[in-house]
Amino acid sequence: MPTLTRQRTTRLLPGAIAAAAALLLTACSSADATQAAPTAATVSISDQWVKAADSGMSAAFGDLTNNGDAPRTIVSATSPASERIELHEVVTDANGTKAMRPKNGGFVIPAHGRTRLRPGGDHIMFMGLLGPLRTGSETSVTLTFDDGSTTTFTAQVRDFSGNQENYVPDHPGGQPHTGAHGG
Ligand SMILES: [Cu+2]
Repeated sequence: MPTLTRQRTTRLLPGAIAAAAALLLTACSSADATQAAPTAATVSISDQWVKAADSGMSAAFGDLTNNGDAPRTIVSATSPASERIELHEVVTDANGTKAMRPKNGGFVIPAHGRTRLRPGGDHIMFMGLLGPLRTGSETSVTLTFDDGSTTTFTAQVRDFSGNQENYVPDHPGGQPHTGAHGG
């Protein structure tokens, strides 16, 4: 019966409109929390790659470019290839030994500037590979900024046998690792 169909349609519609309105409200409020455009829109990555590894730890590198008028900060990262990811820096202790550790405050990319992630310097640390990262394959990494926006990039896996530093966890209860990775 046409009448019944019309009634069912009009009963369903308000719910759909409410759901759409809720989505719009969410989008608006998160946009209001930022000063201008969402961070993810102004930051791009180039020359990105991930170190090949069979298991354990690895790291991702690349050049982060900020085309915006404000500094941007990456506070965390995830990847389907790793159980956990940390943002690391490499420091040299009094004995001249290089060690990597979580970078306080994350990676800052200056306004209209560039931050380079390199072996021996800042890097995106894969803390527990869920499977081997084989040369020539690709994996994705999602970066989260301090305003909550995210950007995902794909990086190719490359052979690298360079720097090796010890891992120094900066929080109590963290397990110290002696780490072969690219950092
Ligand atoms: Cu590291």
